[in-house]
Amino acid sequence: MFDGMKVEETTITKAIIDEFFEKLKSAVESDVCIVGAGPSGLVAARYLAEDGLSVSLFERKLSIGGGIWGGGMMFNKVVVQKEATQILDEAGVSYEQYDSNHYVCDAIELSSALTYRAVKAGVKFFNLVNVEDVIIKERKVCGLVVNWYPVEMCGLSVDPLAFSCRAVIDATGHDASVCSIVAKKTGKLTIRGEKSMWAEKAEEAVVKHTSEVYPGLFVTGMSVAAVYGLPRMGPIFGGMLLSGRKVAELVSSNIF
Ligand code: 48H
Repeated sequence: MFDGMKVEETTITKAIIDEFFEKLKSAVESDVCIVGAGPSGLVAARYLAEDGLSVSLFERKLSIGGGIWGGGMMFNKVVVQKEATQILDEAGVSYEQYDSNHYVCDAIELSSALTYRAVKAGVKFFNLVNVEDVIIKERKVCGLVVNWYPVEMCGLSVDPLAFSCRAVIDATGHDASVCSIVAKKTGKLTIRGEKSMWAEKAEEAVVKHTSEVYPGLFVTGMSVAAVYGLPRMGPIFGGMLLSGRKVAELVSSNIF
């Protein structure tokens, strides 16, 4: 006979607090901190965690996935080129071949699968957290300064907290938020600004220029276009996935 569910409000509360704080504390010192949970950040996070590194990912929005959800102009389908289908395969994402070079997958499936793979690889996610500054010591980026995004949205005067790491990845998309902070505060990095659309050129260039832009600071995804003054590519995501994989390889070889 069903005799009711044994749950208790204060136990639920304590369970959330205990488990969250354990995760938060373990992220205070990570191997890699990634800023931005769009396609490039999610791919980088997964591969780095699978390499055995401790990875913390900070996303200011409530949802994980960045620009994936909206596909192109809110048509929630995503186009990738042949070269990136291996990453879809590794994430377990199904896709249709549209012609000899273009493949299409579902934006919802892509966003969910990349997130799931990263979580399962051991990436620690912190959504609703905004990265507002970096730690720089002896001309090397060695951590992040963070606060709740609602604090920034409400314009509250609340001091942030700091997280240290061996490498930071800027995966913040068009904003290149972290690189912009480092450019402004050090004067040693130039943000050239993203240029108008030319998909083919942009896709190749964004992968090619994925790199370490300042000691300890790596850039991936759309932020690469912003930093290096590359054209935009519009709603094709293969370059983002390939850039995420490339930055993971660069950071991994830099750390080991
Ligand atoms: C915490 C932050 C902060 C911050 C930003 O835009 P994204 O999806 O990033 P990418 O580069 O992986 O993918 C770009 C792609 O979505 C896209 O826009 C393309 C291909 N455009 C082509 C075109 O021509 O327009 O995700 C970046 C994420 C977002 O979720 C932001 O909320 C987050 O980064 N973010 N998180 N602290 N300071 N700044």
